[in-house]
Amino acid sequence: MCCSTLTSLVATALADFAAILEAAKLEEAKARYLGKEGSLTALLKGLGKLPPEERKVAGAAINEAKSCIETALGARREALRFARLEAQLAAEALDVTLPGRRQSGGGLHPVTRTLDRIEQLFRSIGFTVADGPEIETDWHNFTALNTPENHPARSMHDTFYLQDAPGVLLRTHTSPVQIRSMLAHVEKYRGVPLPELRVICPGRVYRVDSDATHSPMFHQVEGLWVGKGVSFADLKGVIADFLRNFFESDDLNVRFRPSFFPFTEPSAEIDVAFMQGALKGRWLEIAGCGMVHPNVLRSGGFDPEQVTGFAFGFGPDRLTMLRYGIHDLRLFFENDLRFLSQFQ
Ligand code: 2U9
Repeated sequence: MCCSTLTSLVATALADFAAILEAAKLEEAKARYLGKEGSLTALLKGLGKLPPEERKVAGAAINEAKSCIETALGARREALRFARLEAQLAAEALDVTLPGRRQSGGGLHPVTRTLDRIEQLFRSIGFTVADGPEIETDWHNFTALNTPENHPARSMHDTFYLQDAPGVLLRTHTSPVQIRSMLAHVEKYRGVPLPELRVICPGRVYRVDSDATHSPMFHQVEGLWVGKGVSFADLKGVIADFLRNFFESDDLNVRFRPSFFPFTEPSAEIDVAFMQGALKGRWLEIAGCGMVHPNVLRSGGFDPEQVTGFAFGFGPDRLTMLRYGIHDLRLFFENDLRFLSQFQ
């Protein structure tokens, strides 16, 4: 066997290995050279046929070629293993510097914030907070509140009625909760001297109305204080004090303008004027109020000869718009996070 045969066999094997990209194919190539039927194995088998003096030299040369091929095979195996690992690492790459997926904390709706604030302020001066049904009888919503049969507020254009339940409607104000609170209060203290009743009623109310400043569902907070000698002066003090606390400003003018509501007599609209800011000096209508009408006191089980009371009603949606400078009421009810997340 000549030396150049071995040299070219080794060169072919090395070139073969270098061109292979898969581990399985490399093992097939190994078999072609070093396997039972491999070309190098064939050379080794042929050694026996050589004369003894050539056998030693040829044997040494073949073994050297064999170890050369084995080394190249080992190196290629390692290179393929490394390349496979690299590819796997690249495919499963994880950027540990990416920010994690955040769980948004959420936040309170701006009107809920206002309601919480109103409740907190009135609790601090001895009011309790009462809740009641949103589906009401027309007695609790209108009749008990001195609102006659022919009053426009009772018309189909202004109030949502339940189709299959005569005399049942979506409450148009939270006043029926005050009626229920009065009746429960009188019942609770039957036979003992009647303590004062101080209550506010926050909640959703419904009217047939929809534009930039009216929504068919909106919020109200109404308040009631009934007791011996409760006067309009008390009403003015409570309201002015509340408004200055709510808007966190003593630079606030409050005025009471005569008005009319069936459930109060006398009645007044409450206006405020800020002494600073964008709305400076403009009178803004903010609430209504009055002394509870004797008929309404009677509906609630009180004796108008014994006690007097004042009542008031705020629109917390409007209070929120003023506090945060919001111009379209519909933003409150569209659930757009671009708007709501500003209040978190
Ligand atoms: C009882 C007796 C009297 C509640 C009152 C108003 C005046 C009033 C408005 C404010 C904004 C409605 O949502 S709004 O448009 N409310 O002007 N509310 S007096 O009077 C009552 C309530 C209950 C038993």
